Amino acid sequence: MEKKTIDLLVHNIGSLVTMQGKSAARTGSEMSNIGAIEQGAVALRDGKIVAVGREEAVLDEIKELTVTAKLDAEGKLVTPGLVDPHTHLVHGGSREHELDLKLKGVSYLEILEQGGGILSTVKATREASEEQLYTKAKSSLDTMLLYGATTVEAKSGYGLTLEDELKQLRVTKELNQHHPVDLVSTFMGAHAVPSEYKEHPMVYVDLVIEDMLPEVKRQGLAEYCDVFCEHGVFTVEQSRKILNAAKELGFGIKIHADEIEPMGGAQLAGELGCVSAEHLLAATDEGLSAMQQAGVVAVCLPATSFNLRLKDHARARTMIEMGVPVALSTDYNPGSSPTESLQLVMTLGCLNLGMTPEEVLTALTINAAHAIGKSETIGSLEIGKQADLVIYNASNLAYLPYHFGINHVNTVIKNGQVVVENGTLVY
Ligand code: IZC
Ligand code: ZN
Repeated sequence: MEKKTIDLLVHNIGSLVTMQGKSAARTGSEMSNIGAIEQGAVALRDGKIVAVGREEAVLDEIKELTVTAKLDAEGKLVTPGLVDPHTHLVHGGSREHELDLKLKGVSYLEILEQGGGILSTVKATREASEEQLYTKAKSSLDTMLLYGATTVEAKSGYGLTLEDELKQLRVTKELNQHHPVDLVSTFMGAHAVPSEYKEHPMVYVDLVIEDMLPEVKRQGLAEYCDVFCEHGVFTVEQSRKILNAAKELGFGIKIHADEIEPMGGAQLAGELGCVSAEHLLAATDEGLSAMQQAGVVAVCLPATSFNLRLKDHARARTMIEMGVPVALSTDYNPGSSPTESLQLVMTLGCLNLGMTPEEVLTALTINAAHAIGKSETIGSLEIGKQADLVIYNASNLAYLPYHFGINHVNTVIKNGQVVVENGTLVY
């Protein structure tokens, strides 16, 4: 018999953004349909949403049921929990020393070419113990949660040996088990060619394919495989080889494509049927068209182009007009994007990519959920989905990107549990 209770009723919501509607990734004008309801309420049971809509209608629907607890949203804005679909969460060390180089005009790829950049984080990650990596990543994940993220994708790629990659992936798994934020794990052994293989990159590519991918699969440590397809990192050919091998083993596939140089990474994403392609600043119209045809989600990372001081940004407006579904993410990593704040990404999505607040929220909820294959359970407030929602100290959506650089989150509910209250962790 059905349980006749409601665990938590969130009521008196001034503006309730549900993202209800189309279940496929949203494109074009659909990205503006955010399913906003004035004076709304959400009823939760066993970590799931059981009623959502106008307060009067919700109260009527649940009138026979006992409400165990109520939370007064005091007229504030409520959205689905934010989804961060691209982070390099687990790593050792930090790279503030690169700021000076950057100010002198040394580029990201030049720093990498000199053995710094990713490779300096590889060194720090290899030297760190599993406990140290866990403590550091947990602290970042807490910050992400405080800023409204309830599901986060996390990539490996700072080990670059089988053992060190497994070490990073085990930390992701442990965190996923013990932290309220849900993590989606991605293996990225092809993040850089390690110094010891500098003269023999193909030997490293084979190592990724023959040793790492099968073992990561055997241990069930990652759902996705990602490759950094970039000038001086992995070529289109090498990326194709690795992603095809991953696909054959049953991994979902992703690609860092056309970030700095137009390499043809977006075309490759379309050709292979990647779930998402990331960055895309230099993607051509042909590349975007290939993505559109294959339904690949474009994950744009405006905090990265901002932090790299790039003059150009991803062409989000063109993507939206062409029918490519757009998602946004922090790209949290110690080099090109050392920030956990999806609210900063909202501002940069508006100001630097020209997206509206509605498009930005679609990109950080339902489309971001699609980018990590989780749209059936998260990304919108609909009956049966996970009860992940955020209450802000704001009365409307545009206020979030407008008033930038601070944290607007008041309360976060994750799987039906209040985990942030008055801007403080309470889990
Ligand atoms: O550590 O620099 N772009 N990978 C590709 C990164 C940035 C992370 C890093
Ligand atoms: Zn990345």
